[in-house]
Amino acid sequence: MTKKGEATRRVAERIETLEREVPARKPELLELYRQMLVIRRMEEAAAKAYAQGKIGGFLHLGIGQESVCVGAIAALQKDDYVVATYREHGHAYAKGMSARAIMAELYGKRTGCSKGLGGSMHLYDAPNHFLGGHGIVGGHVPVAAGVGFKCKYLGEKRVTLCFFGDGAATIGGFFEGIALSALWKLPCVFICENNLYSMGTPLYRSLSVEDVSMKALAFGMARDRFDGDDVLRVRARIAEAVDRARNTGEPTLVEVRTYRFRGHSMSDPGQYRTKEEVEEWKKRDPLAIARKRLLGDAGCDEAELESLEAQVKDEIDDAVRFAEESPPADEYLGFTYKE
Ligand SMILES: Cc1ncc(C[n+]2csc(CCOP(=O)(O)OP(=O)(O)O)c2C)c(N)n1
Ligand SMILES: [Mg+2]
Repeated sequence: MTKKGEATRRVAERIETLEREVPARKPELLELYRQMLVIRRMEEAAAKAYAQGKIGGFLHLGIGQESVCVGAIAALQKDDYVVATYREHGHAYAKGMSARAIMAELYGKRTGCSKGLGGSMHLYDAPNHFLGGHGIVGGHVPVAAGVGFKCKYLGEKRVTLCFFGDGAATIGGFFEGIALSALWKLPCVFICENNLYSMGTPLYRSLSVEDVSMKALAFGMARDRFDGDDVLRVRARIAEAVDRARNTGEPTLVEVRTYRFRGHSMSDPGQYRTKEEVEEWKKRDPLAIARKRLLGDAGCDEAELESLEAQVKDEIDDAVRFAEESPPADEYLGFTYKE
């Protein structure tokens, strides 16, 4: 078997044994589907603008992974915190940021959430308790532990979700963050969005134990692990960890298996994996699964979904127009940023 073939075989494995079916209720699933669709269309629009040279710097898309951020954040209360990586457009939207503020930030405009100076990797929104957007792999895990410490210290019943990739599970900061959280019982949920690659490196070449959730055992921390393609499953399982954090103060390490359909960033042609592998994973597209469930056990009809999809299109068209028409960041701060 070729190296790529071996990667394909390994990454296609499902976590069957831990699956549980979650019943679909129409209003809830419709809202989760709407959010996932906004995120998908927003990132497609961003990719187009990037290709046209309207967005500069790095741009990491989460297309294919939307169910993880949407499902997980749906398990939170409004004043809970989220700390995320550089692949965080979806997390920011799910936490309450507008498509306008995100798109304007990607365009480097002063109306962006970070006044156009952060760009794609540094979305930030204090009023919505979205604490980044971090570019250093694993470096934000101790930051999340710090937020958890603050909540515990002040006696707040607030939970912090920390998202990171499989690549972070090999990094020192990750271990520091989860070790202290377990020791001090900090109300955090650490969510590994395991998309099976860190840049071009497949999981089995970076981790001797591919089950990331097992790392919790070394710290006496609760753990969970499941496939992320069904947004309802993500929400239900993360809700268990969130309840644990809120009610007992105990952290959890959760591994969610997912897949990015595009390259690591816009400059990645993705030659380390086969077309067949990507096509296989597209059969588990979380949006298609949610849509099918809406039309099935949730009892939606096609016309309802088409009207929702038209609303989403308007929201994204509006966000792109807003970003294009907004003034650039450099005028705002009185200096010019040049690459
Ligand atoms: C400490 C550190 N090392 C290396 C990099 C370069 N880098 C950026 S993204 C990335 C891959 C991370 O993969 P993963 O954690 O699985 O997240 P994914 O991109 O798959 O979402 C690397 C190595 C970095 N940003 N920070
Ligand atoms: Mg990864």
